[in-house]
Amino acid sequence: MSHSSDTVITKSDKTDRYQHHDYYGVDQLLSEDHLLARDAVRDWVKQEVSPIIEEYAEQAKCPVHLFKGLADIGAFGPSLPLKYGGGGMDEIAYGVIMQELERCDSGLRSMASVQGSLVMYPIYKYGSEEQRMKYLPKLGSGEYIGCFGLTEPDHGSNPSGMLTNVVDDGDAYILNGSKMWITNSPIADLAVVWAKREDGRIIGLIVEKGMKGFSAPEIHGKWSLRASITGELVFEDVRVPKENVLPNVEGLKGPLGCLSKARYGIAWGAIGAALDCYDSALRYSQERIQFGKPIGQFQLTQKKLAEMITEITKAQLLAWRLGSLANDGKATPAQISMAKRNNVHMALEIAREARQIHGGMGITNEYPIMRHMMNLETVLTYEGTHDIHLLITGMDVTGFNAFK
Ligand code: TGC
Ligand code: FAD
Repeated sequence: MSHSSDTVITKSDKTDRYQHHDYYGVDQLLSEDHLLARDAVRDWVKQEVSPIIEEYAEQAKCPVHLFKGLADIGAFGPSLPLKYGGGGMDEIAYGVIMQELERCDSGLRSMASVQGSLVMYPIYKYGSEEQRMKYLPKLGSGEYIGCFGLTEPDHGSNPSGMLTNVVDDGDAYILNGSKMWITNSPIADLAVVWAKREDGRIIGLIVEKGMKGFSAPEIHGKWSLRASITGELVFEDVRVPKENVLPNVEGLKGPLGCLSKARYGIAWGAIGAALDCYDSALRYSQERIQFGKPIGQFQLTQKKLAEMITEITKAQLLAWRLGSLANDGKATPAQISMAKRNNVHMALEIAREARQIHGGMGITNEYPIMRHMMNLETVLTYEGTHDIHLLITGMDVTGFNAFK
């Protein structure tokens, strides 16, 4: 069976002219290691991904061959221990790496987010030592691809209502149900799946490709995150050995704990998309002549650019502070929600403004703007929608729960 990851696309000769923007000297808050990690990812992205990303996105193909390169640059679980296939770095290193990936494409960052934060992290955090040693080194090296199944066709924002369930069958569980919108599912070797036990408690299982009754059809027709492959997970009486159950967590806090990790990465990542749009718009405003002068000389263009860099700077500071809190183990889920929501929305607004500055050219694939803008529509929705994160903040500040 073919899927949208099969094609290999050759590199274009277009140069990635991106330059970093750091208006408030936030780089001075980073360590030498953070900057080295960031530069290494930026160089790899410029060499290996920028020359192919437009074409993969246009053809709605996933550049599966990049999993190996992502592993080599340490993009999978940068803040997980080295022993378990991670990068052994801190949370800020994880953040800057996600930012460089999303500077290129949100789908590229998604490949890394899912593998590191939604597959390796739960196996590391909730798994047995045997499970850790069996799966994590292979996931960290890109030999295995993983996916994370929480969302269902009828339960997106409200995962606690999930219908996917397991029934005890001695040394195994019988798994039934389906998951929807699962990044990487059609190409995954394993899936971390959240399902309800007979007593109504949610547990995590590692479901392996090839298990009888398990399939992962691709979802087609996305106008967003086109270079990332998305699918379903379908379970029809799948016999999952009990040794594949994650033993150290029960309840919704299991998957939500993984989401905290991934949302944190998105809070940093989205700034990358914003920076790329700003960078392109700034250069265009200096080069594009109308009425006999560069459009950057018009006050209305300057207003757009000045507001963009102001919002980017605020987001950079928010992410950096969140990273410091995370390094101290003090970043709360609600603080992570605030940063994810603010920074993704900021990036989407900047993509829209940047599109205007590029005029008609802004809708073409000569520039990365429309691709970022379309991608960010997904980023605004996945890992908790814009409004769900607002309600999480609302609950945190008022003490009233709007969900119940
Ligand atoms: P609620 O009763 O509030 O909480 C249940 C238990 O979970 C704990 N908890 C968390 N733990 C860790 N991190 C968090 N962020 C947590 N949020 C809550 C909570 O303390 C409680 O623990 P305990 O011990 O008392 O049991 O749960 P609720 O059912 O009322 O739901 C709350 C709500 C709506 C905020 C939550 O369900 C939610 O966040 N919904 C959004 C769903 C979502 O984000 N789905 C994402 C799917 S994965 C995805 O999109 C991947 S995209 C990947 C990519 O390509 O990058
Ligand atoms: P719904 O929950 O139906 O929401 C629809 C609208 O209603 C939204 O605007 C929402 O904010 C609003 N709404 C819902 N409840 C409330 C409320 N209480 N108050 C106010 N407004 C409300 N999931 C995974 O598990 N794994 C993945 O790898 C994954 N990858 C994804 C990749 C892509 C490309 C996409 C698009 C999604 C992915 N998702 C994944 C799913 C994603 O997390 C969900 O789409 C998201 O959580 C929202 O769920 P939903 O689409 O069912 O929308």
